[in-house]
Amino acid sequence: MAKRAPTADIDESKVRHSSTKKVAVGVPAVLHALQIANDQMGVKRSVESLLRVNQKDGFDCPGCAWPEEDKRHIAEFCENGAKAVAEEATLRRVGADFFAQHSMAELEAHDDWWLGQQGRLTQPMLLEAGDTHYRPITWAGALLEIARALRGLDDPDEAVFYTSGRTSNEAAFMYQLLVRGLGTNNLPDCSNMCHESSGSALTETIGIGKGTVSIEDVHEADLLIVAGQNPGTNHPRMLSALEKAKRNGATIIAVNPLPEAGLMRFENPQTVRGVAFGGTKLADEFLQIRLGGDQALFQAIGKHLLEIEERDGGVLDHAFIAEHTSGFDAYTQAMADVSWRELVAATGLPESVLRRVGETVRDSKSTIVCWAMGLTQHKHSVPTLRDVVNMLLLQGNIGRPGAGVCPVRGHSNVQGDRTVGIYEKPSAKFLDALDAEFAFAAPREHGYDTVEAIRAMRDGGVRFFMGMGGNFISATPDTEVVEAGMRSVDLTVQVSTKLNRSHVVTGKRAIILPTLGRTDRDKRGGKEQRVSVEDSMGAVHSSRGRLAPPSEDLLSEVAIVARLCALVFGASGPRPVPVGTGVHDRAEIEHSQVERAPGREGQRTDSAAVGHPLNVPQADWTALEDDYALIRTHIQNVIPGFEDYEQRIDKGRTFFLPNGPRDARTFATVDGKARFTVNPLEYPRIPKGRLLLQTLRSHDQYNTTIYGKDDRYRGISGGRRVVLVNAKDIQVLGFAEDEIVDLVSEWIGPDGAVQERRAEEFRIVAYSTPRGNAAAYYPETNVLVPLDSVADVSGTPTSKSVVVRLEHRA
Ligand SMILES: Nc1nc2c(c(=O)[nH]1)N[C@H]1C(S)=C(S)[C@@H](COP(=O)(O)OP(=O)(O)OC[C@H]3O[C@@H](n4cnc5c(=O)[nH]c(N)nc54)[C@H](O)[C@@H]3O)O[C@H]1N2
Ligand SMILES: Nc1nc2c(c(=O)[nH]1)N[C@H]1C(S)=C(S)[C@@H](COP(=O)(O)OP(=O)(O)OC[C@H]3O[C@@H](n4cnc5c(=O)[nH]c(N)nc54)[C@H](O)[C@@H]3O)O[C@H]1N2
Ligand SMILES: [Mo]
Repeated sequence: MAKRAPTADIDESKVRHSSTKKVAVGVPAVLHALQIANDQMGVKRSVESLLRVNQKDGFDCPGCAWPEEDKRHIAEFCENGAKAVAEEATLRRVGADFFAQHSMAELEAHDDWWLGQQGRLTQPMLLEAGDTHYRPITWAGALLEIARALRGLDDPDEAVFYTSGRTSNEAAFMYQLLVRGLGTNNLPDCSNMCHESSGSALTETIGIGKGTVSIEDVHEADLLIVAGQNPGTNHPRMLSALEKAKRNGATIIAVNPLPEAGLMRFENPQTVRGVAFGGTKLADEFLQIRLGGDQALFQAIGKHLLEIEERDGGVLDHAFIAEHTSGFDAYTQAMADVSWRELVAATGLPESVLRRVGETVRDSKSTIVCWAMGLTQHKHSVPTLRDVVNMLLLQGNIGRPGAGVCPVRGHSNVQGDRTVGIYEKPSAKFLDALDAEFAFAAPREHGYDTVEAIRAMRDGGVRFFMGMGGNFISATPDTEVVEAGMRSVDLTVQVSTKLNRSHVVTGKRAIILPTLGRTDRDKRGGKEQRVSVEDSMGAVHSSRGRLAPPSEDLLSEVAIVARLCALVFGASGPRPVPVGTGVHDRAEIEHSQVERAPGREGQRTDSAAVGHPLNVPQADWTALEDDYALIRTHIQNVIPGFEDYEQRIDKGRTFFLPNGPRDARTFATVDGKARFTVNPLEYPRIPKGRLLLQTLRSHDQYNTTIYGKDDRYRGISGGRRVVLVNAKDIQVLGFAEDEIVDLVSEWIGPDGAVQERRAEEFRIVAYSTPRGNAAAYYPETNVLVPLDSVADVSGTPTSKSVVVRLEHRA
């Protein structure tokens, strides 16, 4: 088994490191994005698409989940948004001829960069067991294969249905209905690897697993703490909001082991100030914290506030604490007990600095904490985020203007997907409503999250896998275990826009279903359909693609799922037979409806349903496929907050979903209060001679989609297999700058024995990061993250704290 994905496509000998940039965006960002856009789409399509990004009645940017400003620029320009659009709207194509030319062995030898560069998938493909090449299959044929595989399962829990976060509300809602109709809650999603820790901590403490601020709150905040996030690369539009806050007088504190360019200074390409005068200084204070030191930081601030309150008074919001919170006394005691010595050791910051930050927080009239993966992907992420909430509660910083929690989501609709039911642990309330709407009984038993799904695969318990977008093979931890697990599955199905590693490392049989992306026109039932999405701040709006789709033979995600529902549940509406894309398809489906292979004893014969033969959702699947507004009506009937859904997304309007803490300071927790919690201090201890590695994104990638080989702001160009290490550590550990080393992760397994995993050939780059800490790019380093190394409570892989040693190469 290969130790790593091959790198033949990127010539790593060309990698260079120049100085780290101190400023983000500016004119180079615009030029770089336009170059990629022109390469992929040509000038005409670039203009057509880039002018429509995030405009009213345009399409929602597939880049990130940061909300749109209400008054939009002609083209709200964002380099990485433009790159995400170019990647999808590319004119390159991957059709049957491509698969005829390239064998599986050949495709497997390529990396995700090369695979992604080949272009958009244009027709359904099937890989038969033992075959060397994918071959074309009709839509009807492909869907039938899937229905048959599902019918052949002994237990619906042998099937796993993954979702990535670009799927629209409409498609996601249909998908979870399909899955629950089949009789399982096995709905792992990218969120399990992303903001699950935020959801866990926030649901427990404030009663909702989402942020509590709006974009206006960000503009109005007195103090913004941006921790564990690299917005210059991953949420570039957030920089405009920070700039605005700054001009309104806000103070910004950046908390990060790395001096990320976007946090330091921002050149707004939309303003003369940005382009001509060197931009705006963003962070007033940069705390170069040790990896995993954030719980200690927020405890230190809490401790300081409590000490000053005791001494001088006037710091805490006593009325808020008394009326809206519980657990204050226990938290106060815990903060009295924790020692400054430990807080200093964990953060790597002197007590004087911690106290100075405490003073800034004390002086702030309204504080927001923003965070992303730097806070969610550690073993103690959930307690860390509970301590963020504790600190905010002390001054009543939840549920008033300019204050609150702001987990900054990744994928553009990852929050919406959760809202409409993509969750392996659905609430009884949601399931009851679903049952009532579709006249069936959804399963109650919780399903697998991402890591549990991989364990089940590893142990031979998964026979069917479907991915609604995403790249399960490359995005998940412990690559070798995942690859072996996936290969044991009978049938794997990927609904995708572009080729990736999950199409080449597959089950015994594999199907690719190509689908429309955000930018593509989606015409069904004779009219152009729109979909809807929810941004990171709980605002819902519509999205409509305008570009000609890459092929006439593509189905939308909604259509794919609706047809599968019709096939496996049987059509219960007025049109009994799903309509295929051609006469041939229709005949094939009709044939299948009549002459089905016999099901299990007693199974209803007019349906391929598994598990619950007489218990399947009832709906007119064809009507839903032809008119997405009908799906929105179902969503509205099942999920609170979507009243008048259709009207409220008309004409490019946006509406907010209900948010108890933000709207009315109501907290749907066990005791109806915002909860102070006691969380014993945790932080990573780094064994002697080892480094703690964080795995993160370069500037030229979107998760596992690699746009290019540069990381401009960090001054790295021409390659990706680099490990950023403090210069002193390089020396003390006996290595040299530019040396090529192996990274070996060490993990104590369940049997107490040390397990090792290896990623080969990384170039050492001296970089500004705290002693003992290192950084390297994902997905190349996923091979190092042990499957069982997950965050407590949330189960998120600990991608930001992997103990490694560097090894000289012979
Ligand atoms: N262009 C582009 N945009 C994207 C994505 C992309 O890949 N490319 N991905 C999208 C997705 S799905 C997501 S989730 C987001 C991810 O957005 P980010 O969370 O910004 O992404 P990462 O690259 O993982 O960066 C983590 C940041 O946290 C810091 N960090 C790491 N560990 C710690 C720690 O222990 N403490 C603190 N304080 N800081 C730490 C790192 O130095 C880095 O700056 O971006 C979304 N947007
Ligand atoms: N080591 C390490 N691992 C990580 C992380 C980390 O920081 N470090 N981050 C984690 C995080 S935060 C996340 S969110 C996950 C990301 O995990 P995923 O969401 O699974 O991965 P992506 O790379 O975003 O998926 C890209 C693929 O999605 C498909 N796609 C794109 N747009 C569409 C669409 O509109 N519809 C459909 N059906 N398919 C589409 C394309 O085929 C593309 O190849 O990775 C996680 N893994
Ligand atoms: Mo994410």
